[in-house]
Amino acid sequence: MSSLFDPVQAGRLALANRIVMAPLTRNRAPGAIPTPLMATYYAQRASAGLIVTEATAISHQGQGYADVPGIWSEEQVAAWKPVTEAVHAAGGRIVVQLWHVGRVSHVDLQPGGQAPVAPSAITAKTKTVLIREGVPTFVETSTPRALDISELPGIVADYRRAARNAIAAGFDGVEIHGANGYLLDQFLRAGSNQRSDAYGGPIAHRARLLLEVVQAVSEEIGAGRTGLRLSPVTPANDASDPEPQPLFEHVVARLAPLGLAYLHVIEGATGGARDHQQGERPFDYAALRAAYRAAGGQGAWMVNNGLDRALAETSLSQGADLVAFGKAFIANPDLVQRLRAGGPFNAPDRSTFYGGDHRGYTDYPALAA
Ligand code: 8OZ
Repeated sequence: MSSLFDPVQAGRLALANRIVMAPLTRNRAPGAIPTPLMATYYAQRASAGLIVTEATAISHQGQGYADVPGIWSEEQVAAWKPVTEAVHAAGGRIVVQLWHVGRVSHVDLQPGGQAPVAPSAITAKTKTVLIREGVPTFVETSTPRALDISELPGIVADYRRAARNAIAAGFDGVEIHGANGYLLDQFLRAGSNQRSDAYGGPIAHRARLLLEVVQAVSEEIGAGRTGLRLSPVTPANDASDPEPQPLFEHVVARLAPLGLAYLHVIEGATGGARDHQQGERPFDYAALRAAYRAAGGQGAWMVNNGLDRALAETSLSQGADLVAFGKAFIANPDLVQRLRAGGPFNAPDRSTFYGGDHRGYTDYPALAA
């Protein structure tokens, strides 16, 4: 049986251990431009086998929150370079999480103050964050407009450009954000997708946009440095589907031949109950992995949500290859060393999760040498 601290290969990514820093939104990139402080923050955490950056918008239209970074412009690419260089200098590996929020946005964040876009014109019952007069403020998301089918190739092209930009910025690869009720997940789930064209209705139609995006990104930078995050039952951002098991088994079976570096699965409600249920039966994660393997999928299997060392080891013993930690990495830059030592662990301060300065960001102490 492999240990948390053993090296592992995920596609073309050679990782020093199985401990992954999960993507964590921190809202410290004013104007969607990464900052030098972000380089310090990520470099402090470079002993993770892999860092997945905070969700990063592929286009202005893909933006849904104040002060989250983007990767659509030359200026953003230039600003990410010091981040990837700092992580590499510290011996780490880092992929950028590619994000289009779809309907989880607000007109104030959209180009020209337009409505956000979605599979269908259904408002998400969720909130986003704007900065009003310098103060982070929660607001209801705006009512979206349904994307015309003629616009979808442009969105796929935006993912492709973002992937190309990621490599230009020095990232080791990308993770496509297919989870948590954002655009690709909105297409997957019946609760947000009521289209009657080739991108809505039956499971194979609802999965089409996600698969086109994964295909395009894989063509652009190589499937061996492309990962994908899914969250089969999360209710985050008003995501809902009455039958997640066949939906996600279809998705992973269709992904299998593409040769992705890894699949990243959030088990349960994101940041909440691991046994959260949508539909009539508890979700069977072992069956999901079996469906991927049966279809020939060889990517690393990454699991996430509320793990501690014991649960992470159980996950590895049950067939996971990688385990992702979120809040623990916020508070413990040297989480790998602390897991090895059995603690102690700093406690995260929620009041500094979203927005602010270095406090609660780069000032959590490492263990004494
Ligand atoms: C917390 C706050 C804002 C965004 C996700 C990108 O849930 C997020 C996110 C999390 O995937």
